[in-house]
Amino acid sequence: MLATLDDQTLAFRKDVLAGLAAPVPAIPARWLYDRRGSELFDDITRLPEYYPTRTETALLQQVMPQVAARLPAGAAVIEFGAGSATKTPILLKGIHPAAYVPVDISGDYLRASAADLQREFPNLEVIPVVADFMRKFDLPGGLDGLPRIGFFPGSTIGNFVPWSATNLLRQFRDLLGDRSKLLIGMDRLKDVDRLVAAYDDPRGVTAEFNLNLLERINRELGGDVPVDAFAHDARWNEMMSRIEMHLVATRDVTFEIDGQRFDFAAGASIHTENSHKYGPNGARLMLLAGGWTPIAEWTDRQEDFAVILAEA
Ligand code: AVJ
Repeated sequence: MLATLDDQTLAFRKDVLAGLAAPVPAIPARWLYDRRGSELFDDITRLPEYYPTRTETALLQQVMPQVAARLPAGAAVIEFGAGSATKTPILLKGIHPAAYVPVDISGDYLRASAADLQREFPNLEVIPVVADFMRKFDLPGGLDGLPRIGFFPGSTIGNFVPWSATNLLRQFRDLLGDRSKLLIGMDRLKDVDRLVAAYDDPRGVTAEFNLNLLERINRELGGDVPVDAFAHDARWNEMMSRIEMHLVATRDVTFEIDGQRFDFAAGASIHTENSHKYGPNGARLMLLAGGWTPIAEWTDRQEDFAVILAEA
């Protein structure tokens, strides 16, 4: 038996046991990001096929003067997810905020990245907040009177189905308040072959990222999932405008997790991630439905990725 599991592991176990027993087996994508998963995602962002990260980074770099012209100086920037070492400095250098508040559920990763940023920006007030941004949480004290700017890059919004995405956007609005701004990255609809290639690279890094979820189940929950009996599958769902990642059983398998038995027939799948893609109108409508009015939008020349500024 498993002794004294921390809250995170308990939540992981709950989601895994319920998700695998569901009529359509699925595990929430957030569990892909343990330490190993975050390393593998980092590797993904450097793959030639995975265009979003480098496209968004170059775009932010290029349009930051225009973004900054529409944002107040001396603001508080609240980033949902720990800041990336490349994207966050572009914004901080561009708009010179008074405070930077990265919010992330992974305390270790958050503190490390906050410390790096504090070294790079010694005069900036860096206040990391360990919280699940999907749930209600309070902003730290000391931000009173500062205009608030939310930052949600990476098309992370795309990992949420529209119902959850709009709930999340409304929650951001409630947290940040009237007259706040939100700078958000959203991946665009494009040629299906390019979309699938971005999530099914020939080197198999994305496959390893996906399969790490099963390794994590074995590591943290004491499961005996035969990882070699599952294959990575990335498919385009036209009706839902999204790439889906699945783990598909390549033969009939039986395994146990925490005393609970699961049977998967050959061909049965576990849905592990959605990555929604948006046309220009769909992106704006998503923001509007979540309580945010788009006020400016920038894309790269190929229109592969959009950065949208919206106001509460
Ligand atoms: C976390 C939203 C940046 O959906 O593109 C990359 C995660 N999954 N390859 C995305 C991911 C597989 C990624 N984001």
